[in-house]
Amino acid sequence: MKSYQKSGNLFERAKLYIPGGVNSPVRACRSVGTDPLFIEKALGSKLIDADGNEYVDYIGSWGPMILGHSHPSVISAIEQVLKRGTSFGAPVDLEVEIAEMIINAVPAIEKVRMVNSGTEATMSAIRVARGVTGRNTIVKFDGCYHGHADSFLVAAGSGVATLGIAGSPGVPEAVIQHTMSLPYNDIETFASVMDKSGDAIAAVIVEPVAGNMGLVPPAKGFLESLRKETAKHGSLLIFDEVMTGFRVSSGGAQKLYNIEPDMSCFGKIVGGGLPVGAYGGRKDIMSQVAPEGPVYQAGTLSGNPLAMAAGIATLREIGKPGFYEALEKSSARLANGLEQAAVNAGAKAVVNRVGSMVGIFLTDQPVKNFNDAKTSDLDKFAAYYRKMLERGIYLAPSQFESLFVSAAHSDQDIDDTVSAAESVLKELSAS
Ligand code: KE4
Repeated sequence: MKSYQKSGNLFERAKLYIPGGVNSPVRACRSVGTDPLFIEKALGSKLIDADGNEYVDYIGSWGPMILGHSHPSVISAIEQVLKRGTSFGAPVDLEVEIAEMIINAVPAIEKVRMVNSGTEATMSAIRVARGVTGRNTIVKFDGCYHGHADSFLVAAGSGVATLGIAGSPGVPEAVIQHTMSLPYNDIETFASVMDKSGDAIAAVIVEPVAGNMGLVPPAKGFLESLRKETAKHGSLLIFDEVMTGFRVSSGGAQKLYNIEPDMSCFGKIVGGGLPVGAYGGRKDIMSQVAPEGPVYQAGTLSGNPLAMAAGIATLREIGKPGFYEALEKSSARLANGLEQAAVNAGAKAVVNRVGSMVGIFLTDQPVKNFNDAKTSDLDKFAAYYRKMLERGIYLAPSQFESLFVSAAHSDQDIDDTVSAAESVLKELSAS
């Protein structure tokens, strides 16, 4: 039986000083009825907690760790830059290098600005879109998460085509009234809203593959419809690729689905595990960003040398021949294995996958949007999570998150995960 004593003691102390004992809510594991584990260290596909328990990790720091943890190239890149210092508040060569790498990888981006998180990236992209179009209203989709900026915290599912209802105290009505949240993958509703209000819409922002309602791929024609309607009405199409960027292909979801958005947002992988975000787009749009243009956005640690070094090292590794092919193979092994495990266990489960993003829903109907995702048995998912953890498999502590496969996950890791899932699902089916 695993001991969690040290994690438990640390959590009690943490709760005295930090809201909920964590620096980001989902880490509190409240929706799965456990206390968080405190992690001592991580290497490759494994996490080791404060009590020395080892886990196969499918959170990967919520996406950044596509190479696996403590990749030697990333560690040595950071160590090298550390000898130069940590932050200068002035431009460094590494910022130019990572900008070139992002622009070379993502044709729709002609200029890019580095920031410190995905939230900063999406928040800034929306401001630029509003500045460039002179319009205020933005469209997002139920179940998509774009970070915690006021404009995005709309009560998901707040009714089709109605202006937003604040999803959190502290978000002023004056802000949220300019946000519309529509059903994901619902082409008809989107087209009718654009017909009616398109000329007043500054931007449509979307997770081109939804990873924050569990894993929900775009329906056939959905992204194409966003592209067509925004172009028709002079609204900007923003792909929030904070999670999918450099994850589902070397050029993100826009390369995978061959759609060219007006702006793109990145985070996670592009920082290799250090705090980084980025937003970019066509020159005519990005030339509106200060100091070149009037739309203001700034950041003390934007382009931080250590973060740039980690990002550059990561992008170099994923650019090597065969990287994505190998990741595709191991990710398919996991998804197919989980599907078979559910069948063998006689359990209701749907497994969605795009590249190395995998989502399992404990439901017997297809999951194509947030409402479908909410048909999952959340109590059963919580039990599944806890039992998988006992078996040394570290999953995202919420039904509405995705699993991430890294280059460090071995066939053995994946086969162990699949057999653990089969035994847990059997246990749950029997109970
Ligand atoms: P950050 O501000 O957390 O770096 O990025 C916000 C963000 C923006 N866009 C997408 C598509 C995202 O998935 C995120 C952040 N993802 C969550 C996990 N689903 C971060 C985990 C957390 O909040 O602790």
